[in-house]
Amino acid sequence: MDRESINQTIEALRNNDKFLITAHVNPEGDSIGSQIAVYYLLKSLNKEVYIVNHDRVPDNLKFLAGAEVILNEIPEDFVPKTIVILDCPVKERAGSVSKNILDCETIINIDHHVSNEFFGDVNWVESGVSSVGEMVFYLFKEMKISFNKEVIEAIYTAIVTDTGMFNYNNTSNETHKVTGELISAGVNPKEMHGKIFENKSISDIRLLGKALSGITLEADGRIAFMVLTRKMYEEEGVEEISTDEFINFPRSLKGVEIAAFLKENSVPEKINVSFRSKGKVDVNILASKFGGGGHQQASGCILNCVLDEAREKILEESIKVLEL
Ligand SMILES: [Mn+2]
Repeated sequence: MDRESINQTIEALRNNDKFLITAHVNPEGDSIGSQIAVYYLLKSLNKEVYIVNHDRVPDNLKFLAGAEVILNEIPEDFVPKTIVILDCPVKERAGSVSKNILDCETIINIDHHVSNEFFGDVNWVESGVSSVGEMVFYLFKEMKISFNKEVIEAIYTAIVTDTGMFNYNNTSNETHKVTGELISAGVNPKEMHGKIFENKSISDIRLLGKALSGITLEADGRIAFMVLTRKMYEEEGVEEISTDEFINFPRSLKGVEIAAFLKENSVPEKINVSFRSKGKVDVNILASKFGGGGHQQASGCILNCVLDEAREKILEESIKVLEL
């Protein structure tokens, strides 16, 4: 753990005020969970603080206490001076909120992406740590701030989602120790699992079914493609759902080394792409070829073209990465 950066972060949190907390577009468990935890941390220091994200909170995370304070626009009468950016490797990934970043006097960048660009005044980046939620847990410990129920559940959510339920290789001894402490403090894992993962609508499952039946294999079964088109959404009569878990299915296929999940955005000629690997192939390299990034085993990017063209480009680069 980078001691110097933790100390700088703590100092910056204590000595500044008028905080804006943000995270990457399409926020998931780690972004939302760590935002809520930092929100309560700053509240306990009597700071003025708002959480503002480009996108809405996904339905399966709305149960978290604190999710209701997350806004999509900065309140009119609030001028932020300090921004805390969580789980966001490049500042542009904060979407519409990124324009406010440069106006702030102090940028505090807390992240665990290997591709982080150190764009902050303070940069605390730990690529070996499971989640930003786990990092925020250490902040509470270091600052000797007590955990309330909202915080422990938010941090638990961050960890359990970003480790794929403790399945990914970012899961460490330390991760389990932290989780153990959270359980001791009152988190109920079974209850949390039910709320996060077993709260789906019939449309969620039917859309998954459509995506599953269209999985294709390339490069002798080493690359799996899964797509979700706007037409599939329209057939189900839904606007947007959480599809975070979809990619686990193509990834779980025997022999697959790269799983790619291509999702048509509601904006035409824009494809949201997620990559997963089983560890051998570095999909952070793959995503970075398209201006994205992430982790070795999990990454993403956006392509500005139609679906077929995106598929072609991704296949071409994936084959190159397999040959590395
Ligand atoms: Mn994360």
